[in-house]
Amino acid sequence: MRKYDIGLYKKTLQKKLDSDRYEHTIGVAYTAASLAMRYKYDINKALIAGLLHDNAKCIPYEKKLQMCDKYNIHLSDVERENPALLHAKLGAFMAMHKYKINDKEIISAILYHTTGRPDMLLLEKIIYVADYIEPMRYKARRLHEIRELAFKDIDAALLTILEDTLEYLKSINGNIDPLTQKTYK
Ligand code: DGI
Ligand code: FE
Ligand code: FE
Repeated sequence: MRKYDIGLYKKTLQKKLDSDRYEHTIGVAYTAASLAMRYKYDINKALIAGLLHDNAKCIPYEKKLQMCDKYNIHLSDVERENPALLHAKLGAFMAMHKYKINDKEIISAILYHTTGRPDMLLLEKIIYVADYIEPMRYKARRLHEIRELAFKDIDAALLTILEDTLEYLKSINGNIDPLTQKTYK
C-alpha cells in the first residue's frame, strides 16, 4: 500500500491553488518522479514533495505574513520583503502541520525549493530542478539545455539554474537571499 494518498493531496491542492499554479504543481510532481527514476530515489516521496512544494504560494501576501506571525515562523528581513521566499518557509510548515507529512526529506525539499542550500540532499536537488524545468515553464533562458542536462548530471543542472537565477535577480535588482548566494558558491 502507498504511504501517501496522492489523490487526496491533488484534490485539496486544486482548491488551494489557482489553475496555472495547480498545473505547474502537477508538472513538478511528475518531473520530480521522472528524476527520481533516473537518480534512483523513492518515486513516491518525489511525487509528494513535488505536489506540496508550492502549497502556500497562492495565499495573499498579507495573509502569509499573518500566518508566519501566528505560527511563530521566524522570518529574516529578505524573506519578509520577498513573497517569493516566504511561500517556501510557510509551505514547509503547512506540509508538516496541515498535510501531516513527517518525512524530514520531504519537508526540507519544500523548505529549500526556492533558494537551495549548501550540501543539498538528492530530493532537494530533484525538487529544485523539477520546479525549473517542468513542462509548463517557458520563460527561462537556457531552458532547453537545462532540461537535457537535468537527466545527465543533476549537479550541473542545479549549478546552471542557480547561475541564471542570480543573473536574473541582479537584472531586476531583486534582493538576493544569502542562502541562494551560498548555494551557488
Ligand atoms: O514558486 P515558483 O515560482 O514555482 O518557483 P520558486 O519557488 O523557485 O520561486 C521562483 C522565484 O523566486 C523567481 O522569481 C526567483 C525567486 N528567487 C529565487 N531566489 C531568490 C529569489 N527571489 C529573491 N528575492 N531572492 C532570492 O534569493
Ligand atoms: Fe515555489
Ligand atoms: Fe514551484
